[in-house]
Amino acid sequence: MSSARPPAPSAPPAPSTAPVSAALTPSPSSASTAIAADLFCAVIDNFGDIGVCWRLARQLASEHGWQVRIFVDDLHAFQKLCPTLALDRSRQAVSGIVIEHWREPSRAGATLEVADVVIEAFGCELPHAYVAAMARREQKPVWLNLEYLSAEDWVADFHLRRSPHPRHALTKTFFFPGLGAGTGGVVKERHLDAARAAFEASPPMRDAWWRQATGASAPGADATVVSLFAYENPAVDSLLEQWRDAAAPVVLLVPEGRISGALARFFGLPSFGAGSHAERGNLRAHALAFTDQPGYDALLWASHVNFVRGEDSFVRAQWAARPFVWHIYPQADDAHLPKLDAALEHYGRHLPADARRALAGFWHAWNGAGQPDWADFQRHRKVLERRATDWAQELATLGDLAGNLADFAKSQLK
Ligand code: TRH
Repeated sequence: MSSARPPAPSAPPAPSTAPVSAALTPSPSSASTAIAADLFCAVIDNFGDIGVCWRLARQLASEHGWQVRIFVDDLHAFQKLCPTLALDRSRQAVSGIVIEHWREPSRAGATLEVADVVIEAFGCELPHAYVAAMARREQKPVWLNLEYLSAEDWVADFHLRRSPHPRHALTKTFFFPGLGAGTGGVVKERHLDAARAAFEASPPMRDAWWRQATGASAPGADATVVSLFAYENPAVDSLLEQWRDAAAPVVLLVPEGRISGALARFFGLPSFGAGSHAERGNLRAHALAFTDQPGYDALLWASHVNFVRGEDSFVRAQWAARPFVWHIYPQADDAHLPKLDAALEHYGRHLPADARRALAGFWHAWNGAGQPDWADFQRHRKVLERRATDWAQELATLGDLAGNLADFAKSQLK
């Protein structure tokens, strides 16, 4: 699959690879003050683990002036989000961040200096040699376990809880992202709202995006534009039929991925890879190339309704301030369902009862319970749009995850 970067305005500068030595050498003014952070990320599957870590790393570097290193075990997944990454280098720098290919977990860190702040993403378990080096460090590092996002109430009780190491004189602090007060919040870059506003206010920018992403011009005002990023989903066939038979045109934008096979079957095509287009009834679909992360934001802004999944795209859809549908990451024993309802509890709050029912019904259907009802969802579009805007403002009152994490770490380093 190829990567293309649609024009996302005021996005951070395009990543550039540079010799590691340059990235590790602090500038004279920051040399004595910059906080060094090591972030460890094991990719379980898909793109969410590295997606969250890469955003956090860039934000800690660009907005807080930290010197950041990421240890990641899967450069292929990483390269999808960061096309300039070289797959064959064990150490490189991108956008001033040092990236280490974490090949042998037990040995990583043996030759490295331990940073001031160590972030263990999603319980990935740090290399023993690195933990031992942390324990030997004169000033003990601030050790944070960054957890997965959940909107459940218990998260606020566990956020910033400490856990002493059983053998070493080290303490790990659990840092929980969340959607409610008392949690670490979610990642949001300082430039994000301005970038979205610039995209929304500029017809030439939007036209350029449409041409680059789909090869076509932007659809007319009567069309509903939907982006579709999802896992394999049995409900998609019914939804495609509803869009085909809809009263007004639906333009579907589908990043190439796990749902693409269902699109191919629906349109009777051998595949639905990037660059494909197809039409049935009132439904027109474009398959898009997987982009870097700023490019994905532009896709969300170009759409009226966004289907998102996992963790990071779920968060970006909230900042895009448009109605969205969440395909939550499925877990054993349906452990994900209470998390889905907890998110609905936050997001659906303040909606009139019938709109809340339509939203919850659609989200549940998209996650395996019942059939999605597009007409019902569309009927409440206006009120869902207002709620999406209000919710983005409400969520922003929690502060952003990188800022909250940086403040906490600094308070511990004093
Ligand atoms: O890829 P995901 O399903 O990720 C995950 C992982 O499965 C992970 O193991 C699991 O724990 C977590 O979900 C909950 O969905 P997510 O989190 O939305 O990550 C996708 C990333 O890909 C996100 O950073 C947005 C980015 N992206 C692009 O950069 N360009 C694109 O074209 C698209 C479609 C996505």
